[in-house]
Amino acid sequence: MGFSCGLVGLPNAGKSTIFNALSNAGARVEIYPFCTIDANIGTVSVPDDRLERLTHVFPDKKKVPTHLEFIDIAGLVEHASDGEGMGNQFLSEIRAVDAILHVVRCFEDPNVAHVTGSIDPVRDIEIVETELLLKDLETLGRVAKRLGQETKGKDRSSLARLAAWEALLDHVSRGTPIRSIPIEHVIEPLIAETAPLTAKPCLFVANLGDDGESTHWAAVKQIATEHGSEAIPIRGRLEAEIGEIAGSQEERVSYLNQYGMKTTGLDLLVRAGYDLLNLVTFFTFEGPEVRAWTVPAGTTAPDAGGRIHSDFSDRFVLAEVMALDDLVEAGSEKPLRDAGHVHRAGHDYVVSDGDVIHFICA
Ligand SMILES: Nc1nc2c(ncn2[C@@H]2O[C@H](COP(=O)(O)OP(=O)(O)OP(=O)(O)O)[C@@H](O)[C@H]2O)c(=O)[nH]1
Ligand SMILES: [Mg+2]
Repeated sequence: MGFSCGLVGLPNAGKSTIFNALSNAGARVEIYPFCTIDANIGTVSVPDDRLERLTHVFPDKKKVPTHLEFIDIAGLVEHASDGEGMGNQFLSEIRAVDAILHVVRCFEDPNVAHVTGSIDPVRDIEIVETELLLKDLETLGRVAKRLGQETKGKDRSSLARLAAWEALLDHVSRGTPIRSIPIEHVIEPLIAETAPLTAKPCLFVANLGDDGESTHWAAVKQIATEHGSEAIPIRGRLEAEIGEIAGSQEERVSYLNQYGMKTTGLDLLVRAGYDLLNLVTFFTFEGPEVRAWTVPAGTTAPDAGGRIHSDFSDRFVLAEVMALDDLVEAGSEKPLRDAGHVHRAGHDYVVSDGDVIHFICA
């Protein structure tokens, strides 16, 4: 499993441009707002040099990276939660993603219209967040009403659930995104079921423009810090154009270097995204493939195996775990086995980032 990231923001912020830069998918980009109507979806291999190192140990196996899905969603505007602009259509698309990439326009360009007339990332971020909060308020309010009806004269646990939900609703009505509110245990399943928009982790992506110099960058970074999140600087159009002309990843990096950039926006996003979502990568070398997999931190060995095949979870016996660095250094499995450096892990073993795992099932 990879994870899915929805690009969210005002029209003409450069969402489709950045989507193209990340995925090379060739989505339509225009100087007028609301260019994107139906969401564009692109799947991108996650660059990971550990997988490269592992292929030296298994030179005959095919290398399969883990994946990341990007969804380029229609721009939203003030009152979108009431149906304005592209209206509510975007909401179900945002509801389906694991994380939000909030694209903020920081570039000045008189040829590209701005829906609210001026470049002001602080105001723009507030517009988008307010719409998401308003939508959550509506969703949470509906659930509160339902819980109220169900709870009449009911047991203590239902009352506790209703009280926790109403407390949450109160925070949201005062403008706090759900991701910043500690969630009480009793309402965790309800949160998972309703998937509120502001509960999703959010990274800010500042579209800085062609020269990468924007006086607005500091403001976006500060807002991200206040949100307990991160801001990623991207030169949207430049990276998209480089993506179109570069034939290979090496060529892409060489172009980026010429413009004073060390790495691609994708690399920056993947790193920040894994941290934010608390994800870890493990590796397998089953059959003809050496392969990377992504799971949330805290996943146990049988659950991790279940991502590969249900047998690895249902008929799990044990997992043989090696540290990737040890395996690469040893050059093959055998010396590690001989030295007793293959850990035999049971049902409760929690997968660590960089584990190389061989699942054994009944
Ligand atoms: N100068 C400059 N223009 C950019 C940059 N990034 C995007 N643009 C331009 O801004 C315009 C809008 O870009 P899009 O990527 O279509 O914006 P969007 O956010 O997807 O817009 P909607 O689909 O309408 O919501 C296009 O003309 C892009 O070429 C940039 O870094 N610099
Ligand atoms: Mg677009």
